[in-house]
This record gives sequence, C-alpha cells and structure tokens, in this order.
Amino acid sequence: MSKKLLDETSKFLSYVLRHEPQTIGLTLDSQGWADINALISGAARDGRTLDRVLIEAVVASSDKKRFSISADGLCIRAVQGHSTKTVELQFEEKNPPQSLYHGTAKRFLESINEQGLIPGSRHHVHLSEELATATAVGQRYGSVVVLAVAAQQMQEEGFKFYQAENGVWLTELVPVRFLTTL
Ligand code: HQG
Repeated sequence: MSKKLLDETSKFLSYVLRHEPQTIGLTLDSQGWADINALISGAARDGRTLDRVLIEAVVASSDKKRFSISADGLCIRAVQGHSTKTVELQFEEKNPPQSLYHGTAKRFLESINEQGLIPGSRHHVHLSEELATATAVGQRYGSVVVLAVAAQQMQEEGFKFYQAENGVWLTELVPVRFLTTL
C-alpha cells in the first residue's frame, strides 16, 4: 500500500469524520462515531474506493493517531479536531501539567495578543505537552512561534482541560494573561 494512498485516504477521512460527513451522506453520532459500512458505501458514491483493509491501515499508520475504531469493530471516529456541529465529544476532564505549548504563525501573534487563543472553526484550542510537537503544528502556517500556556494556573482559576485519546490537550480558550511567547 503506497504512502500516497494512505495520506490521501487519511485526509479524506479527516474531512468526512471531522468536518463534512454530509457530503457523502454519512451520519456521525454525538460522540463522532460513523458506521464503517456506511462510510465505505458513501465514499463509493463519491467515486472513492475504500475498503476495510485500507481503513485499518490508515488508522494504524496515522502519525498522530487521528482515528479510532470501536471495540466491536463496526464504527470509526476522529479522536479530536472536529468542526461539525452534530458532534460534541465528551472528553474527560484532566489535570494539565504546569505548562502546555501552542505553535502558531508569527503573523497571528498580534491578534492572539489581543484576543488570546481562540478555537477558530474547531471546537477547542489544541495544546501540546512537547515543544517539538507545538513547533511542528505552528510550522503548518509559516514562520513559527511557540507560546507557553500556564495551564495549571488556568485550571486553578476554573478553566477546564481535557485530553484526547491521542494525547492532544484541549481547552475552550486561553486568555492573554496565561500566555508567554517563547
Ligand atoms: C490560530 C493538526 C489569530 C492558532 C495539528 C492556529 C494540531 C489565532 C489557527 C491540530 C487566534 C487555528 C490543531 C487569534 C488562535 N487570532 N489566530 N486570537 N487564536 N489562532 O488548524 O492548533 O493534522 O484550527 O494559533 O497538528 O494549528 O489536523 O489549529 O494557528 O494538532 O490531526 O488559529 O490540527 O492536527 O488553526 O492545529 P487550527 P492548530 P491534524
């Protein structure tokens, strides 16, 4: 199976499982689960050949463990990163480490320094435990800058933190006073 096919399929799965399931007539439940057979037939109507072997290969090879398959093997979901309103993942609240990191583009800094970190089209602001991960996330948008978030202090002041299955930390927003530019 080629890396190109795996990458293309991963992007397609991210698109339909996080953002626009309706484009292939797919329904997600509130926890983001989609029936794998419905995904395969919906994709086929869109001219895309998916099968169980390819889907499982994408799930297993995803560098960020973006997807998970249900214990009974029937359903698949994206573990975070949703924008579709039909999904409201119930994440367990968790105590964050003292600091978390957020990589972004330098050109966004002025706005971030006014508004704090906001989720944009996703449901949460995404934060990383590792500097290196935050740097890689920020590089997607160009010249990168990494911000440290005083996560423990935020939590002490009543802000909630969650961790997705793949280790990404999530919170609703980060006010400016908890941010330090590194
Ligand atoms: C920025 C990928 C202006 C924010 C990654 C970011 C991650 C502001 C962009 C995951 C702002 C949103 C999430 C403000 C935040 N003014 N810009 N007030 N507040 N921003 O893609 O965190 O491959 O929605 O800094 O690896 O970059 O999809 O979020 O640059 O884990 O699995 O607005 O997506 O994972 O961009 O990335 P995104 P993100 P996947």
